[in-house]
Amino acid sequence: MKMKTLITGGTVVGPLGATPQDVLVDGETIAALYAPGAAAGVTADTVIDATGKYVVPGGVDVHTHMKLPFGGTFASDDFASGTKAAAWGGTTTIIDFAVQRTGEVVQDGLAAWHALADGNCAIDYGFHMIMGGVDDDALKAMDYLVAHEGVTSFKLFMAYPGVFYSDDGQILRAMQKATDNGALIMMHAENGIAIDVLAAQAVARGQTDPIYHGLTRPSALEGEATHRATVLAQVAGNTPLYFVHMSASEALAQVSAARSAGRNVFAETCPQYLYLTLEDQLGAPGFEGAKWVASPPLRPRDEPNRDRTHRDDLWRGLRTDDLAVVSTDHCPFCFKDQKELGLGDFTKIPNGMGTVEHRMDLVYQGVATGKLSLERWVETCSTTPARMFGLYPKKGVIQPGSDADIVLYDPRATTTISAATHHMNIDYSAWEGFEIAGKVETVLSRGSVVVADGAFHGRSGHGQFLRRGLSQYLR
Ligand code: DUC
Ligand code: ZN
Ligand code: ZN
Repeated sequence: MKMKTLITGGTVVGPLGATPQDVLVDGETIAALYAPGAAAGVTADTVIDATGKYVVPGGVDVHTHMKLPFGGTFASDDFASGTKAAAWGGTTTIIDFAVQRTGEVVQDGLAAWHALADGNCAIDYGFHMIMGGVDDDALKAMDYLVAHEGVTSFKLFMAYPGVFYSDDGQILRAMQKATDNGALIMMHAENGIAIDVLAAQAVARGQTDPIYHGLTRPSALEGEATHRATVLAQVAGNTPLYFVHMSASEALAQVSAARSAGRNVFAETCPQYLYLTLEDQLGAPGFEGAKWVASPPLRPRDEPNRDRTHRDDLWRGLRTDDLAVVSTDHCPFCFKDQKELGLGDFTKIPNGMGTVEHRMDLVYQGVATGKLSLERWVETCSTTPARMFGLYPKKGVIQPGSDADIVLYDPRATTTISAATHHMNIDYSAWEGFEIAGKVETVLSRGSVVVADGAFHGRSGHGQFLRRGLSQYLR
């Protein structure tokens, strides 16, 4: 039997504004919105009082790596623990990266990811495909995935030679294919060939601490790769191109230039690049900095200069839409036994950190501190990611007909992030002690309450696979 839920007294927030409205949920979808007082005659099985709360579309995190094999180990969250943690933090959709490595059949990689996720997710999920070996078969598979599998975005790596790396010829061929079939190319833009030289030189000099991970991946090499990718996409016929985890001013400048030229170029950043720095985190004493080893790395505190840092530029990019999305690149590894694989050699530290639970809170701090509007918070965390990856208006908006993925956010409550209280499967928090103004209070996933009153009410297996359409942002 379909249950009706009425959410009363809250302020519904979307990219176009914040409006006092009541929301009627019928079964799994949103049935109606009412001006204050207009829902007086409406009957519902459950009424949720949202007085004083923002009512926002559930978060859409388009960059997660549950169980990613990396550096001889696997990301420590699986689809059960990772999606549950996401729900706690107000994220109701993830798009994870299925993996094809060199020599593997793309469809086998996709099947393996379905096997990991099927029946285990607490929230809805989709897949991108990592293309670790672009060859004739892989190019054919791109057409198949777009046409038949609901997988419409493909990640290529300009970093990690010998692991996920594609050379410029492979990138160009994959881009030509995407120009034809409308898929979005997602790019990890760092010059991995040059980085490997710098890293080997550092190790040979005995510079093995975690901070050298950052010092051997300078921002100029993210800027260079970003420029090269935009040129390759132009040559391939204005291929839809989306830069993942952008961390550097030089890279953002390339995206701004391409966008000003009217090209289909987009980018995301992640909370770690908005807040954390090479000196404060990666440079922590001893081996502690390993907690924050990820690629691209955290950037130096005062670059490009003290008056205009990478972080300043990234916040500005979020305001101007040169950065369209905030995702997490959630790729957690425990400190014990996993990060510790790189004791004595930073090149062996598994790359990644865990943030899937905190993205909505961390970006909301931009609202709380006046860096971002309330509307832009919702747009970068829910609406645009849904549109960018072909999920709108099923996801990313509170309007009749859309899935009832809804978050009640209390702007007056406060929380402090800690490994002692988080729900991710990680033995430390990259965000330990961060004080958050605001709190995710109640979360609905397709009409079911999954988080309320400080407790988890969802279940593994509730989450459904999302077959996605093409990006809805192409021009
Ligand atoms: N970056 C990371 O930090 N981890 C996994 C893959 C990536 O690109
Ligand atoms: Zn990447
Ligand atoms: Zn990633």
